[in-house]
Amino acid sequence: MLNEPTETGILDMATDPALRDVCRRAIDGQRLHADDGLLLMRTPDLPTVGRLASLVRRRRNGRVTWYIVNHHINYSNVCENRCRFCAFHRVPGAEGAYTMTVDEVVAEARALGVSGATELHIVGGLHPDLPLEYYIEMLSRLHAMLPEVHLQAFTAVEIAHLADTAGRPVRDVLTVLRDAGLGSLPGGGAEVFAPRVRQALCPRKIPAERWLDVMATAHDLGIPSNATMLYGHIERPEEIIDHMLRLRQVQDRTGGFMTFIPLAFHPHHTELAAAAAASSGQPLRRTSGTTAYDDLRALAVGRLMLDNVPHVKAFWIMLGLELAQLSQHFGVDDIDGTVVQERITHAAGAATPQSLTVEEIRAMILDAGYEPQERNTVYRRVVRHGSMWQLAT
Ligand code: V47
Repeated sequence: MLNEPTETGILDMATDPALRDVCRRAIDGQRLHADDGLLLMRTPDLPTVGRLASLVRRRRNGRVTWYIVNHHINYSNVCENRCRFCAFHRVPGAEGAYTMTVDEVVAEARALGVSGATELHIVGGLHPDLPLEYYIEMLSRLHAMLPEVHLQAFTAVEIAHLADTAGRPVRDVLTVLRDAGLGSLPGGGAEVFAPRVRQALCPRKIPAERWLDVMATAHDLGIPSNATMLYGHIERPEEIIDHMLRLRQVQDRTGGFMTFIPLAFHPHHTELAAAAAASSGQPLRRTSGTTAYDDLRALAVGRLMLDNVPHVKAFWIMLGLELAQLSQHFGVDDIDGTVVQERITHAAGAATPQSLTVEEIRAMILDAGYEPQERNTVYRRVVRHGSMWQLAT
């Protein structure tokens, strides 16, 4: 068992005196405010930020680090939004554009019978022509074939797009999708909420208010969700904190966000990186991608500011295996899953593998001094007997 620093130990070890008040408030379990968040974002004393986040993580989740046996399906890369940070999307008809039929999605999912996944994570682009019926049929057929597998599907941005193309309110669309088998929404499409950043990175994407409204409506209908934040491009520390506080505000009302997932920007093959190389447009903070300090800080500050969100996830695909492992000492209590076939980050140059085995994930957790625990999507414990699994009672 690791000896973690005591509350007074954290204060004694802090090398940045400006952090002392924030430390005291976090240790006392008080809510942190925007100014505190800015100090945490700016201090070079990242070890203290990590120790504080680790303390909060232990109070909430003990020594457990969760993982999930899951499978990603990206049904289409055709997208009208054309976000400048995204190397995955293609405009309709472009070379490399693809859209799976429902039969193909179902065939890909059929392989799950063998791998024993508890979750299917399904995300695509904003396709101009796919009707709502395509999505309903996809979910109903997957749910009929794999009733015990949780379907986490379609970001808030896709849901808003489906509602707009079908000419129906978001609440109706979410209701029919839920009735077809939708279990929860992934956290994608949040990016950074600040209008300045959205205007520069993804001017066609729905504004923050609509993203948050789709999520709040989902929560109201009993559909929980995750929340992401894409960092490491042109954002400023105050915009990161604003993003977290907007999520916290909605969460105070709905309680529906399960997990906060900071996503590290991968620049390769993106329009944003090309514009930076040509010295046009907004300058990227770093053209080579995020540093370990950026990554660990986003996770730790997320853990500290989002005091009402139960979990913080390090998506190892984007973060890399080494940092994902280390991040358990910076507030992270979830390192996602076995994944299988991730396309979005790999299109943007991720060097991580396409999947991990359960043994590899468990070793990453155990070697860092934590207790691996398999979960389902909504954080119920999963118990395995050979290739069979069930939820713990
Ligand atoms: O919204 C796109 C991001 C997101 C790049 O809910 C990029 O459990 C880095 O949201 N570099 C989609 N990131 C993926 C996503 C997600 C992933 C894992 C788990 C969950 C969850 C959600 O990927 C997009 C965008 O923010 N993204 N391009 C890029 N070049």
